[in-house]
Amino acid sequence: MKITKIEAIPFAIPYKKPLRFASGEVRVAEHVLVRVHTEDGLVGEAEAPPRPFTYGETQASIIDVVGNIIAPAIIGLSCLQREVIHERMNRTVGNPTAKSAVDMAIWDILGKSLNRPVTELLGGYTDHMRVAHMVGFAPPAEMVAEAERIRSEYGITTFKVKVGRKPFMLDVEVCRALRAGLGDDVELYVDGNRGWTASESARALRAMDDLDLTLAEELCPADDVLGRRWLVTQSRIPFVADESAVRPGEVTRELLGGSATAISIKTARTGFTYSQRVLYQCEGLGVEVVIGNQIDSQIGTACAVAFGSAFKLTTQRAGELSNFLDMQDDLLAEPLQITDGILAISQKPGLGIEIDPEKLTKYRQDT
Ligand code: MUC
Ligand code: MG
Repeated sequence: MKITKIEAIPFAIPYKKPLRFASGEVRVAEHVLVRVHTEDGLVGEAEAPPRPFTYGETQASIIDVVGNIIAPAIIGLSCLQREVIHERMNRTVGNPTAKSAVDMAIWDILGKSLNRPVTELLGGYTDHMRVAHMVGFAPPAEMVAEAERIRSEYGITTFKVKVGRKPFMLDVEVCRALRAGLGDDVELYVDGNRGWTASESARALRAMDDLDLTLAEELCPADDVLGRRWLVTQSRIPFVADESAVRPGEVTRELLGGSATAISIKTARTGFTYSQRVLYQCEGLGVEVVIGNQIDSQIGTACAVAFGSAFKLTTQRAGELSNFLDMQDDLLAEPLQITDGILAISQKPGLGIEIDPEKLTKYRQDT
């Protein structure tokens, strides 16, 4: 189980259309495939999606930190020494998706070594999740048309609507159009990616009070500490911390400080090891969670659903597991399938994913 080599392979796959939101946009999935090798010939794989607008990482920084900092620090350790591996990775601050990809690739190895799916090792609660789809910025009619298409093609009935534009009435109009167009049977919630001020957020929530939204995520910056607390105290729906609460200490600070009442868990940035810690923290505090999407490809989505379906609390809400549908292609040999709004986990050992070598050759950027 000794780690002998770690590869960080950049790849780029274009999106069919850009995904836009208040803090940025994505046109091409320029991710990094991380491969951990062991002396017994096992290989674990996961992906790191650079999100410079959220965590400051870039494709180049991930390759550099994995190759020049993480690999020398953990090569020679056993995959079973996860606490030591994290202690060594945490000597470097930040770099959440680089560390998480290494963590999940190691869990992939653990699963393969036991011939069991990782999801069973994590918790084994169920074999699938309900899927929520994230709808990016576009004119109102286009956002409604996208949600309608996703519902009719994939049976998805939960939508996270990107908001945070100015003036905020445009987003209110979008949510109103979605409710009118899709009817009362769909679940709608909103994510502002810090685009509004606290008072704009409060006014927007009031203007949408009749739309039966179920969650409000990062409408304003958590660093506007008093404004954010003021907003959260008047929100009638759970207020989700996403990018403001990544590490366990941040989760505690935001929840106990009154700046959030629910937490988004993204395996892309907390791997399996820290996602589990955040989840148990939330469970202990009696706080709801959502499995979020870091605009993952199918590799990252396989990780998110493996984690999300492993626990009771993570399955209470639909998980954001469908953004790979916006990509022109993917790296998996067997594509993930969303049917009737459900994504099933792989029953194969480890993460149960296999990279298609021809696709990797086509999309990798280092050869
Ligand atoms: C989300 O939930 O915010 C967009 C920016 C980011 O960091 O993640 C995505 C989705
Ligand atoms: Mg978010």
